[in-house]
Amino acid sequence: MPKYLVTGAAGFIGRSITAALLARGEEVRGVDNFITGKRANLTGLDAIEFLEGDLRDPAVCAQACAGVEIIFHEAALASVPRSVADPVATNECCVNATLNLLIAARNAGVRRVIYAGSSSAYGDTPTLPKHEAMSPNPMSPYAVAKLTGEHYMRAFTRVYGLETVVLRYFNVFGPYQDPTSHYSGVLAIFCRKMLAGQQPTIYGDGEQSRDFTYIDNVVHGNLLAAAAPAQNVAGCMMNLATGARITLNQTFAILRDLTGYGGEPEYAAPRAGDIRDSLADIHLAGELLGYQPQVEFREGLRRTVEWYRACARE
Ligand code: UD2
Repeated sequence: MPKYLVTGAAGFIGRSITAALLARGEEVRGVDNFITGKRANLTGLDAIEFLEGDLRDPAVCAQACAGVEIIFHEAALASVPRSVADPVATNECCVNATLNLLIAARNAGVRRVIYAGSSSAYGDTPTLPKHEAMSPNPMSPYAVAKLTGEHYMRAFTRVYGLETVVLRYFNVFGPYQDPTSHYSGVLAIFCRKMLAGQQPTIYGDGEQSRDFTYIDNVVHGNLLAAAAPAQNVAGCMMNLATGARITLNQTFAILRDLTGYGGEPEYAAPRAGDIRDSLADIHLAGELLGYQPQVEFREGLRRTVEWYRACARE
């Protein structure tokens, strides 16, 4: 029986956590409904027990949770603009699915659930960096949905004693992030376009900033969260990021060097629900998990561009 369940195992972050667990020789079950996950992302993960199913269905949650000890809950419908276009779908896939999973986890005697939170919970509060004691201020339906999942995690620790750990991710990027949807993360879109010689679009003036976090840092934080003593982390929420920020205009300039793209970006109207600046205080994850970023932004971006370049050649 696998010890670990990864939800969203065919998605970008779930796939990466699954691969790291397998590399450690762990037994893993993965579940995905392929709404945004890709079958191709399961290539190389043949050793997992894979369940195709949707967590909106309680029966799928029960099957997924049976016998496991630790869950990495990465399944979600990501993207702020997707949630602006269809808030009900975001709510169903982020909130209803999360509640179903928690109920199934409690019923199955799962010990710990580690939840993919989102920096969008902080909203556009002017204070930087964002630290965990700040009041949330969600600006989009996506932010509300991810934040609601956090509240359910904490409530399940308080009421049922399930060990839950919330990791608030800040703009994760890296290999296996889908670059093909206009709901994709900005760096995935820019890498694909610029490598193909196509002009990327910057929404707004490009001076918005993000604490872009390379995927290896997020995987590292999750593995630490799985191993941390319950008295340190159960019922806790902490940022998982690099603690540095960069503007989109600066990022575009670095990508021009890395990809060889010779043009300028196109500028378009800002997106509804967008946040201006985002930067994490990462001290709490340092204290509670011993977390330190492993790969800094430029090196992560270099690896990411090389990965998309290799994909484009295939
Ligand atoms: C939010 C969360 C992030 C994660 C993500 C999931 C914040 C600060 N971050 O990311 O943690 O949960 O949602 O989807 O809330 N942009 C362009 N051109 C493009 C695409 C995007 O200029 O082709 C801009 C976009 O308007 C935004 C920035 O790039 O200002 C980042 O957009 P994103 O969709 O990559 O991520 P974001 O910040 O909404």
